[in-house]
Amino acid sequence: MKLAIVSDLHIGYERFYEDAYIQAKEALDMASAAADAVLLPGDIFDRRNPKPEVMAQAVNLFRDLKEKKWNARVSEFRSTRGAKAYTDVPIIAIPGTHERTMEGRENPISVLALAGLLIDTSEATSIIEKDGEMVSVYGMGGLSEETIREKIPDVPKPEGLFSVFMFHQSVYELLPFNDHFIHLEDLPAGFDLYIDGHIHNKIIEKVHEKELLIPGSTVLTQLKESEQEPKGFFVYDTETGKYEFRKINSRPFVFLDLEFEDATPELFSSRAEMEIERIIKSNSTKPIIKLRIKGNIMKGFKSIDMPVRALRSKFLDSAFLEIDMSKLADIETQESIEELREGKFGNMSVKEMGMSLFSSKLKESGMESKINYVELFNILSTNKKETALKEAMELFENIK
Ligand SMILES: [Mn+2]
Repeated sequence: MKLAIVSDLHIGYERFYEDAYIQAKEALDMASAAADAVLLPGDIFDRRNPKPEVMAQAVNLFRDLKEKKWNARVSEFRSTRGAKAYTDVPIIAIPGTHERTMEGRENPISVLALAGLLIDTSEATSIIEKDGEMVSVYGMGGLSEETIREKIPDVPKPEGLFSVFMFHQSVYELLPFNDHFIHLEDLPAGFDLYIDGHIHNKIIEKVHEKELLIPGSTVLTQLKESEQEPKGFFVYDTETGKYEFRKINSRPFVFLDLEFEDATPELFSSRAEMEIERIIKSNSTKPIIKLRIKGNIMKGFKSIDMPVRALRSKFLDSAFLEIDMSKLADIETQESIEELREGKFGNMSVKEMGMSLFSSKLKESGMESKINYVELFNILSTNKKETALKEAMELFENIK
C-alpha cells in the first residue's frame, strides 16, 4: 500500500495566503494520484479558529480530494475517546499545534471529520484496507510536552499489521534547544513507520530502528535558512519499505548572508540591490528573499541610517523581501544602549529624570507646593501597589 504523508499545509496563513492554498491543493492532488491513502500529521490550518473563507478553502480542498477514486478504504476505527469516523475514505489527519484547543473542545480538524471530509485519528486507530492488505494508523495530535508524556504509555500496542505512528511534536534530537521536548526514544516502540509534522523542513531520521519521516510544510512560513529546499511530501510503500520525496511547485525562497565592512548607506543600497536583482532575474516567479545583514557600520552612521525601507519599496512588486539587520554591529547605537542600561541621561540618572518629570506633572496640577514630592515619589516607586497607595493617602491626610 502506498501512503502519502502531507504535512503543515497552514491554509489561511496570512503572509502567503494564496501560496498556502495553491500549494496545499497541488500537494493533495499529487498525493491522491500517487498513493492509496493520505496521512496528514497536523497544521492543516494556520489557526485554531479559521475565518469562514479559510474554512471554505479547506472544505473545497478536502471535498475534491474525497471525490477522487480511492481503492483503499478505512474498514475499522477505534477511538479511546469515543470519537467516530464519518467516512471510509483514507484521508487521515490529526490536529497540530496551530489547531490545538482545550481537551474535549472541537478544533477545525475535528469539524472536517464531523463533516465526513476526513478522519481525525487523534488517540484513535484507523485500519486502512486494500486488496486484503491492512495498515493501521494511530495518531496523537499536537499536545503539550507534559500531556504527550502522560499519554504515550496508553498508546495501544501494534498488532501484527503494518503500523504507523503519526504525531505532531518537536523532538529534542531534531531541535535541541528545549529540555522539555520529547526524545526519539520516548516514542512508543513497535511501530513500522513514524511520521511527524510540526517541523517545516524535510527530515529523515530513525526511531527504534524504523523510519521517521517529516515532510515539512507545503508553504513557507518561518523563512529559516533550512527552508530553502523545495516543498513537497513523502510517498511510502509499505510492501517494499521504500519511500520518495515528491516536490511540488512552491514559491522560490533564497536566504542570503550579506557581510559588510564599514557599511555606509550607499554601499548598503548598491550591494543589496545588486544581489536582489540577481535573485529576481534567476527566478521565473516572484521570489521570497531573506537577507541577513552582517558585519559592521562605518563610524558616524547607525543601523537606522541604512535605507531598508527604500529597498523594500523599490522591490515591492518583484520580490517578497525580508531584511534582518540584527547581526549588523552598530557601535554608536550599542553605546547609546549601554548608556541607557547604566541609567545615564546626560548627567541625570533614571531616578532623577523620573522625579523631575513627576515634579513638573505635580506643578501642572497645582499640587506641588503642598506636597513633598521627593517623599511621595519614593513612596510610589519603592512599595507594592497596596502599601504605596496607603502610605500616599497618609501623606495627603497630613497635608490637610
Ligand atoms: Mn506547522
